[in-house]
Amino acid sequence: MSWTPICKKPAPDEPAPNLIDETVMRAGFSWENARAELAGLPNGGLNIAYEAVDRQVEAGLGKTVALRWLGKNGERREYTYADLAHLSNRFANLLERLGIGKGDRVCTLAGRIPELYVTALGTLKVGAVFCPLFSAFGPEPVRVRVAKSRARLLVTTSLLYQRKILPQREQLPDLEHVLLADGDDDSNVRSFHTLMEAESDRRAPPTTLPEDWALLHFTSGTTGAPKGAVHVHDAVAAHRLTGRWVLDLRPGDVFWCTADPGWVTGVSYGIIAPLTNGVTLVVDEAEFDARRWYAILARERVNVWYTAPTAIRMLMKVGADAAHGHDLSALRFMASVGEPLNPEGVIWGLETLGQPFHDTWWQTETGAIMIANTRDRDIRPGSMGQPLPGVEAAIVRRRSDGGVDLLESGEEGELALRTGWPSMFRGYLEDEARYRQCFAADWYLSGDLATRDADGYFWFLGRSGDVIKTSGHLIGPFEVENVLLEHPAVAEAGMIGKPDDYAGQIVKVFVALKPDHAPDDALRRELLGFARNRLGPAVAPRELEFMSDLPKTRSGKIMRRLLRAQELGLPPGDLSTLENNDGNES
Ligand code: 6R9
Repeated sequence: MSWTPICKKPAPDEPAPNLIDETVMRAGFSWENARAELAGLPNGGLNIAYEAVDRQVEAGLGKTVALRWLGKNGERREYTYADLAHLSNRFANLLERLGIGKGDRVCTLAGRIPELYVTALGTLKVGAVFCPLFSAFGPEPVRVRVAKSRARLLVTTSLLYQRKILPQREQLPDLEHVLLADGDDDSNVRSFHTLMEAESDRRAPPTTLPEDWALLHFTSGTTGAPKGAVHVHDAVAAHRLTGRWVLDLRPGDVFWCTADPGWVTGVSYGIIAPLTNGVTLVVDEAEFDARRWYAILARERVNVWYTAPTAIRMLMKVGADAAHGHDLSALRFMASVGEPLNPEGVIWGLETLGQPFHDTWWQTETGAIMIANTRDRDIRPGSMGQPLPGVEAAIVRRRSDGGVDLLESGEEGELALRTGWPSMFRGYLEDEARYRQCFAADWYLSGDLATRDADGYFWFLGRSGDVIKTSGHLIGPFEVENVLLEHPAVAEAGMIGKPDDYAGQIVKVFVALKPDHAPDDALRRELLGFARNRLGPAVAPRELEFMSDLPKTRSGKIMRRLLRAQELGLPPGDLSTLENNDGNES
């Protein structure tokens, strides 16, 4: 590991970073103290939405812009904290009128539109569970997730409804209500806005408790269908604190998180952390476009920016010229998450945008940032940083008796976290067995391989299972392979991530055909199209290679490790035995 630390000196006129307070640390960190900073509710209650908006109104931020929405066609709308408090009250009242309350699941299937944010907050207020679905999922991943969540209500748009819900609504018996953000009432859908108009914007404070379910995020593992990770209201203690300590958010800041709320980052840091810290959140509806992004950073005077390595690589590809002429002087802090951020990206940020990118590490299951390069410490480019206060991280090796051995610095193993932080997931929906597999003694095993250096910085090495990250999106082989197996010509399918300069990895599948089918270009195109129609562009394979037979274990499991070796042109033995070892579910 070679690194040159980037030493950071705050500008003379800049207030001291509000990071990891020396005083707090001297007194000893405890999550109890972090919880005590929350407003809370009578009788020990706690509610994420209340902490995010109503508390801020009470604290005098009612007129501060909470959400600044930039529509893809140039539209611009602002919602103050008071607006969000009122709109989420209306939505909560509406849910109650429809008989939806504690523990019920409410899904969104939408791009980054204001209605999604109102739905999230209103859902949390009635104690229902907010479950966002990525709008670029195709009909199959959408059906699987809505069905598994047993959502009773879905907020979506006309187009997404027509394409992804209507054709399979009969297979979703729990789904009683569909509300369209942009449509009128019809026999089986209702207009979000018409219903909202009929509701009052006042309501009594929520009655949720810290351990009540709040969020449901689907994520993928090496085997089996997607898993629904459950988070509770208590998680807000970690969202708020990491927003302050890692992202350095302060009231009055303009903050832009580029992640889509269809994934965990877009909820934890695209909604909850910024609002609970009283900042103005910028939401851009449009997809990535380098010139548009620089214009947003400059025009909106973004102070803090949280983005992803794929986007950083795309900006690097477009070149530094695109950044020139934009006044980025408001930018105070930039951070990244979701994939390895290589040292070049960190340094490019410093040279081109005036700030280094700070890598942060966490997962759907951890709910909030666990390891980070924080503002008050030197960055080691290429490292994920150090565990935050309240987080105990270790590199471990699983023992066959179910325990773990803690490894020394410099050794390679699995990244584990000692259980007990507030935003730790509380279960996989209806899958206790898989939940238990994530733990050994009191350690949560992340499924990531890493090492720790002598100074306590953590370095990412890879995944232990077969999930991949493509453009920052976590994809499991099960869904992709299953869809291909539905095609009458396909006998076997195996998915891998193929290294890609920009997306990190792209989805590639190897396919063995049934007898009587010839592997030609026409069939390749047909299969790719077939998969794309069902899976959607975010998940569908980009490449497909025919093989006469896929390598399998004696028990018949496809050995994706060998497919990866073939792709990389390596003899199988050259692949690290640690990385992607078969049978390690995560
Ligand atoms: C927040 C999020 C989690 C997986 C995680 C790891 C990868 C996240 C990373 C990183 C290298 C980083 N990952 N941050 N890899 N460096 N800084 O991304 O959640 O979608 O559940 O993915 O992403 O493999 O285990 P999720």
